[in-house]
Amino acid sequence: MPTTRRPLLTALAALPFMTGEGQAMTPGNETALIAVDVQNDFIPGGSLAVADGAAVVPVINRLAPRFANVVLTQDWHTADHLSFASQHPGMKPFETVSMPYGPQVLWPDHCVMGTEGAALHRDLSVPHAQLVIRKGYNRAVDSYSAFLEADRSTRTGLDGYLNSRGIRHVFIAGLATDFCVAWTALDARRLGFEATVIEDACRAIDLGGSLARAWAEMEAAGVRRVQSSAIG
Ligand code: VGL
Ligand code: ZN
Repeated sequence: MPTTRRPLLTALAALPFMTGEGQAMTPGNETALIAVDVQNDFIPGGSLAVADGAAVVPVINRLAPRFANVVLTQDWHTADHLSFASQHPGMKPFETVSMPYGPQVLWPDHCVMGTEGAALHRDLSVPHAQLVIRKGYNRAVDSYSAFLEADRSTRTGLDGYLNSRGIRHVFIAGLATDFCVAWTALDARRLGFEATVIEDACRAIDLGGSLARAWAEMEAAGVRRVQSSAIG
């Protein structure tokens, strides 16, 4: 199979992420890379550190130039956000409470808007990224997904942005695989996009089996799972 780009419909009908046996794909204009929450608080040294979280940075830096469209996300909470255990007397981080929209894991305070912990990792180098989505800024509603808040109805506008630019397939990288990456991938599918998670460009929190559950849900929803070596 030739490595040249094929017409859009042919590419979608065939194998969207490989151009041939063992050959890496070249992402087309109908694709976007979403780099999720590569923020200091999710990196070792931060308040909600994901094990080995910094390892995603060089992988994303290498992949991003291959994508014409790159979207970054930032978890962006009020200082008194209700996803913080500190707002629930007697509760500790990583315990679960019931919120009007469903169960909510309580987290250490993290990614408070405007703080250094909420800043993108200083080594993340994606100067051509065109959109930054900030999410989770409603005190009473968490937002793991880059598309929909945890009430499952308030949209961030990302689907409209992607649709209006003709983007049909999102590739997702970043932190954390089993929370913000997985919820973003699942919502991408619900909203009609092709979705591929780049596994080695992500790291997980893995709380009580959450990583295995997330992969099972993503697989059932038709989210593809690839390694960064499959991309350009
Ligand atoms: C995240 C927990 C709380 C994430 C954000 O980015 O995966 N996880 N807030
Ligand atoms: Zn958060």
